[in-house]
Amino acid sequence: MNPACLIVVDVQNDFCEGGALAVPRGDEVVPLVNRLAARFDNVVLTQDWHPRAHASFASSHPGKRPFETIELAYGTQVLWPDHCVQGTSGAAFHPDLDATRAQLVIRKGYHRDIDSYSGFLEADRKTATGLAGYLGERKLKKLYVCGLATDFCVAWTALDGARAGFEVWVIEDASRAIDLEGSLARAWSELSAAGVKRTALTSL
Ligand code: VGL
Ligand code: ZN
Repeated sequence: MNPACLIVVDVQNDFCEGGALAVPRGDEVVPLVNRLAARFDNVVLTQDWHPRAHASFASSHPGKRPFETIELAYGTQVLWPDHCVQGTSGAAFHPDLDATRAQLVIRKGYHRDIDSYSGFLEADRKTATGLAGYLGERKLKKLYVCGLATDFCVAWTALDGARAGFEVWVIEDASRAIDLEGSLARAWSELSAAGVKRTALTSL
């Protein structure tokens, strides 16, 4: 039994080609993620799952446009186009994602006033999703994180995993970035400072 868990972050239509917040070449991760999922005994998916008029949507803040920032109760928030609205096709997983081996789907960002890039802790840094408890009960100590987007939800999930005491790798070639004003380089330096390792599908 492989004591590691693959965490597949937000491989959803809105982050893929034609989606509301399309990550450049986001679709390319799908066949790689499918190959990875076949090799792990434990697979968890995260799913960005916002209510309408979510606080992270620029449309919720008169006069604001996507990719500007705003100060919310918990700090600075990047404003996004409306995306991954609960129950819409944009929020669904990419149709070619093979989710058959996933045992758990963690939905995040479902509180109207709190965003959640991380699969562990929401942006207020207090509200837990329950993922750390699940992994702890399953005695899974090694996490391999991939998906969309490298510099937001993948990075935050990996960082919180490392902070919670897991040994964490980011699978670089099975992830794609938004890269907003240097966010990708910043994410990699924070990841390496936190002890998160960088790997590729080909070297696993
Ligand atoms: C994400 C921005 C907003 C992500 C989610 O999955 O990386 N990015 N919501
Ligand atoms: Zn989101």
